[in-house]
Amino acid sequence: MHKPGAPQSAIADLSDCAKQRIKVPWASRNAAPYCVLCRAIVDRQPPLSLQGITQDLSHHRQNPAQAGNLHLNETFVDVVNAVTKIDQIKTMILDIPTIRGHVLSMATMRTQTAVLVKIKFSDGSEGIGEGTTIGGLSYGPESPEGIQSAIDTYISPALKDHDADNINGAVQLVDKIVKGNRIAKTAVEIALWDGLGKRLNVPVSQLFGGAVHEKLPVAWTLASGNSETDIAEALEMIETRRHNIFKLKIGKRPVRDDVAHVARIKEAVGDAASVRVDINTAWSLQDARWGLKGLQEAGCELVEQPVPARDRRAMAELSSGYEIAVMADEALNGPEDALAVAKANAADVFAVKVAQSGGLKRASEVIAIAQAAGLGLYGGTMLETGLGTAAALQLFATTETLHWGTEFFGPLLLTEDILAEPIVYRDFCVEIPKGTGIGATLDPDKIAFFRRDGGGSMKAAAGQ
Ligand code: MUC
Ligand code: MG
Repeated sequence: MHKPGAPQSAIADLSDCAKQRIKVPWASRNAAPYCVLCRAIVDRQPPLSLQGITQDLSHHRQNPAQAGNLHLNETFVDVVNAVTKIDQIKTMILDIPTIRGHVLSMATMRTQTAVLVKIKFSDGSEGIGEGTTIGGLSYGPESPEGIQSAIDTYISPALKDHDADNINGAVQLVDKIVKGNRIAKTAVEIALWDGLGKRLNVPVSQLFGGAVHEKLPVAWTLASGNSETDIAEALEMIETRRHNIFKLKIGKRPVRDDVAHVARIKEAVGDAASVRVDINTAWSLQDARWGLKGLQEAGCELVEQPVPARDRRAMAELSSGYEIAVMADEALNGPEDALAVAKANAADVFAVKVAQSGGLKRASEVIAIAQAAGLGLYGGTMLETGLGTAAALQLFATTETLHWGTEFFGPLLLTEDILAEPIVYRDFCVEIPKGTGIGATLDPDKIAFFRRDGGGSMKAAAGQ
């Protein structure tokens, strides 16, 4: 096999890789071909363009005697032309403690549970993905255990041997046989994009047309359940230049108390920070009318999903009745919802969550609908680990204008980061991870420590 990084005289080594049924793709359009397994560059001077390679291959098929000169042989040609297939999809559940209780209107989180996916492809490449929800079954219709079961029982068998490079085909196939289950679909779809990016040696942002941002503004959620603690937390975040956008979780207490809590925090941070709130659907329309009036008087800039997701009429009334921006979150489950919400004027802003949308592709469609409707955009999170966060960042890096920034702080809420190289947060921004695929590599020790099943068969998911 080739030595990593070392250009080789290729033919013997390529045959070696070929024997192992490894597809040998091209590094990039203008570079020399390389082996995906060992990353060695195939010796070919001068390097061939993709067009040159294609011409060489077809020439070689007609003139096999010249194979030696081209450093190509029939096995190599066959291997190059082979379709990379989805070989194996594995899942695992991680339970990671949060740094403090995270008090939402419907649940208090002390642990975040993430479902990780690892896909092995027939050429030896791999992809990783994440599908995560919040608070078991209290936030939405999918639980971590349900996500895992949907993947293991239905999605994984359906995708076995599917063309790995045809992600649209894979998504369409899964949509035919699995209704709903958007978070489960997301976990698998992210792993497919990650694998494709790695095989092509490009970041996933490039597969979505190219990044236009290197970093994005990132909010922090104040949800300790105590105003004093929240104020101290906010002031520290501003002081250390980590966050100057705060989302306050309210909706659990009487509206009047919640408004007083928000007003205290806004008064403490003043103009140094933007203050917004998330009700997570807890208010009735009547509550929301009082709430929005009080919140905008207190200097709060945005209110997220004040009323139940299906109540578009109430959302429309609130959006048109107050100056404060009204953002849809739970109401947005994929492009169909996005269109219906936009049509009903039931939001000023979309919180676009990759997991709630059904994957990166579907999230990009939700973004397109918001853009076409002239709505504001915000990058939303399901409080994913670094893995899901990295995937979301790849997509949002390609989005021209995020009027309200993002909340991709999930890894910071966890006691441990599961990535070998954690995502960087500084100067009130989150940086788009560099590298190929989604730009994330798991830390095997952390995975072994936090996995629910206590280790064993899934060690492979950490790249071991
Ligand atoms: C939500 O509803 O927006 C996002 C940030 C946070 O603290 O909770 C989540 C869920
Ligand atoms: Mg929300």
